Amino acid sequence: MKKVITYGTFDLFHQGHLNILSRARKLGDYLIVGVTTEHFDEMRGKVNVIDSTLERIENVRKTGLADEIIIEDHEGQKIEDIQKYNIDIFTVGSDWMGTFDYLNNFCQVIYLERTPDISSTMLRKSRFQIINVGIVGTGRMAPRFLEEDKYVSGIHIVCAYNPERESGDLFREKYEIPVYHEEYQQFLDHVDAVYIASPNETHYGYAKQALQAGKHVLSENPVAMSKCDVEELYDLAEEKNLVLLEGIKTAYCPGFQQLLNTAQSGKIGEIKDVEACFTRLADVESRERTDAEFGGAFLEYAAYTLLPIFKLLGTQYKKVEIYSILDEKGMDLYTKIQLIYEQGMATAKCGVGVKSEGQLVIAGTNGYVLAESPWWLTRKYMVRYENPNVIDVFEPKFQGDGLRYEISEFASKINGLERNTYKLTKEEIVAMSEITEIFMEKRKKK
Ligand code: C2G
Repeated sequence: MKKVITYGTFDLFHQGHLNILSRARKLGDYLIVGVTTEHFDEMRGKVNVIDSTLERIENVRKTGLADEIIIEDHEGQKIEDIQKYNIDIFTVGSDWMGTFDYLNNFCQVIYLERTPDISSTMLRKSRFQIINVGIVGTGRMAPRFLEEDKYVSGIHIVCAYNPERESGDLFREKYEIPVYHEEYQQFLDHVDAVYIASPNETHYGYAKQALQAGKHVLSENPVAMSKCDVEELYDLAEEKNLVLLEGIKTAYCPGFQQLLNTAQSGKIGEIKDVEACFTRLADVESRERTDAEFGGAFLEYAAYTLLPIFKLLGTQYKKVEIYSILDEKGMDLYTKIQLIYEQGMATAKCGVGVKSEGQLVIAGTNGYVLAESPWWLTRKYMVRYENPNVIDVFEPKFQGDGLRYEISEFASKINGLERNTYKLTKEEIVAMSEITEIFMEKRKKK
């Protein structure tokens, strides 16, 4: 008996999938189909699969072509399966030509011709309207957004906005995207959604005007400097049924979600202390080091370090204290935030002019989670115990620079696929804004 195996996501099951399964079936006497899990797809960079694993399995089953269906959930599984199931032929569509040649050491590899003019990506696009996005600000973040946006289908960047003509023109020449300089409203007329990556103090104004004009908003953090402004924006978004998403990349990164789950799984006992540190030395000429009002370590990185603290200990702390090391202009080179809870404590440290070990330590009554820099783009973390010889290592895969997960969340929310906001809640954002308010008050007094 000749055994054949093939794999796929089979999202929005279509003719191309049916054709390949039927051709694969004809290559032998017994066909095994490996269907990827959502988690595995996310890990290999397919961030916007629509059908659930069960729906995708059911669609393969309904073809009646598979003698057996298995789940593919990790890298390297193909070799395991080929050996385990005694496979004679591995087959996949010609879009993968060459990629699986290494399997020739284990069985025969056949690339079957791909069906032209149909793909899950095309169907995803036709199913949902393309979201036309405008980028506000043409500084450092905008090119990163352009780069990462390619990995999320359904999003199209149509224009950018920058009141400073010179910087806008440079951007237009380099990226060939129209850039508006004058009327923000005119720019808004061309888009369904905005990505705000302008200087910190301008986020609130741009976000508010966009929401008022009926546009969805993804804003770099912080979206506003005070609790009252943050609440106002969230209320406005809710009232108009629009998506408002705060761009704290870490929150949307699958590895970080996994780390939180591990920390809360009971493995380390009860969580008592969270220490998070994020420092990046900024150029002395940069906005972060020169803008005494809206630059500095806190406004740059505090949200990232507060995120795991709020996620693990909640937002109901009893006491907060903020200490900063300032430069001659009164801008914080380094800031330490200490939070006291009923049942625990936490420290958040951030720096633009002081360098420290950028790690996240979650201490519990049985052990601790340690994630080293860059823990905010979670690729690896471990769980350690009293016994130094026992170490559990976790290495979730992480693609690109993390922005694609955030963009994908934004697109899914706009399309109504993801209504849940657990990855970053309004309550957490509001709690961050309360601390920002305290910090800004102190800054003003100085
Ligand atoms: N396919 C095809 N013609 C199309 C579209 C897809 O022949 N028009 C084939 C693909 O080449 C693949 C299968 O259908 O063999 C499933 O495609 P996807 O669902 O896109 O899955 P894919 O990402 O190709 O997964 O471990 C997973 C495998 O590596 C392949």
